[in-house]
Amino acid sequence: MRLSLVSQHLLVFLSVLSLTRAQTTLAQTTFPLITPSMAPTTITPATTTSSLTTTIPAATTLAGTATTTTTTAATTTTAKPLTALSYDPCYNYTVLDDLRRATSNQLQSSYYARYTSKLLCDTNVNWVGWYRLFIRGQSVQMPDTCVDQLSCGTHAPLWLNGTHPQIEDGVVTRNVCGHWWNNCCGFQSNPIRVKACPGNYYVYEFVRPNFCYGTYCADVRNVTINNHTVTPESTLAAPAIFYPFGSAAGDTNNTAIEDGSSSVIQLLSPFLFFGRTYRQIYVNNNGYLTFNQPSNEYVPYSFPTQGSQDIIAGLWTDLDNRVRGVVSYQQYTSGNVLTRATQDINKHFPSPNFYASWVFVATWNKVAYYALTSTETSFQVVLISGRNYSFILMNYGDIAVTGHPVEAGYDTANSMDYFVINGSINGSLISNLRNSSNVNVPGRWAFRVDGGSGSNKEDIVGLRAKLSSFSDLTDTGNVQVVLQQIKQELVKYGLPNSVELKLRKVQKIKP
Ligand SMILES: [Ca+2]
Repeated sequence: MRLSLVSQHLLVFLSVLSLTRAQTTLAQTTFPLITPSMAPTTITPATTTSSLTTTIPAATTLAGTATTTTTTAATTTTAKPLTALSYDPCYNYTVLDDLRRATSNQLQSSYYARYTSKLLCDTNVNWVGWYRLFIRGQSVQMPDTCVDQLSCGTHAPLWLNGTHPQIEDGVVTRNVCGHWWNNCCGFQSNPIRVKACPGNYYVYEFVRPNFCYGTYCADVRNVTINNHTVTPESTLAAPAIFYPFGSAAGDTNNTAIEDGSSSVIQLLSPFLFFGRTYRQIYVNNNGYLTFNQPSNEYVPYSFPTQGSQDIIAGLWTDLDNRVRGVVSYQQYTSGNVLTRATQDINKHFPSPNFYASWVFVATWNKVAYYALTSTETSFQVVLISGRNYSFILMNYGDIAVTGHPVEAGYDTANSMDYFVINGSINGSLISNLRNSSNVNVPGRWAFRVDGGSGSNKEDIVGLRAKLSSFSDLTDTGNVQVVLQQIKQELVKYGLPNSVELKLRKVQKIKP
């Protein structure tokens, strides 16, 4: 390239060598130990009798039609006046189809204290109007008998303390109980209005409960719900950068468990990771690999963690393979996959001349995010080794945006070495991974990770430089002069004097 440059703006891509540590130290994510922050209310024993208070004829006619209100003798209701019902909620409702609300969604007791961020709390919902409950598209109703504590994705599940109405009952008001302290009505929440509708379903006018953590339940105790939808393997081709995976590759599938992991996987060849040799590995459903023990953490640590373990995070976030997608793995010691790995590594890392003797492929194929059941996210982590060399490839396909915390890269014990893929900690931008790369192959990131000389100590940075004299950057001498000047500037900003720079490419962005 020949560049004659006078006061031109350039984007210079540099490799900063020997820059192994970021200067910042981020605290490891910690989990608050929270017990229910509920102000105890009057504890009212649960009853199974109806607490029907007000009867309003079904407003099946349009606004303006005269209707009458009949009030029973025991009225204590705060129900809204009928005139507020200018429409029929049987046909004007919001669909609430949230698997987490199912009575079958029972939290493990170990979760309830620790994983409060997974708990639903309906005081956080801005309830407007009427709702109809579904689970996986199947019409269901609120339970009108006591529900187990720690079900429906919360601490104190909310159930209707009274029978469901008949159509002729019109709109009725029902008390709502939250099961806590082993008391079916340990919390008495705000009453709601309910209506039976033609077609054998109910609509509910949900309001904010008066405590956290409580959730309106969807009763699946008497209906059959598919707890696990097996996503058929797509007929669409996987991204070309993906290594073989799935049943065609003979993969072993992880069990579909929320925050689960594989069993221990004995490696057919030891894997050298920054000086430590591992003979086993775990594929964790939440998108990352660990060596010493499985991990159910669904909130990623922020690398560098300064923690005690080595972690390889393809995309560490709260994935949920119960709902959608498959997590699987396979390892190879012969065949075409080794040939492909050999070619890829020699292309991405021109020296040394490398021969792959072992490849491990872990694939998250079209896996949903937790509670975002319609999302699909696909990526791979490929471990490759040969002699004393070790490499990682991260291959990214379609990555759905998410509000969950995310992290992609790797971290090591005490964070002596780590890497965070640029932009991977922003869930709203995470789909960009598909087009990002450090080896000029969209969707692929490649790292040398054995820890030997030249291992992955390059941090690629972009730098906008304004050159004030002519420089022919095909001339090595000129490049060295420019790099030396840039280095002096960087050292002023706190980088160690030992930092080495090399020019990867120059892109002229403004003539
Ligand atoms: Ca999960």
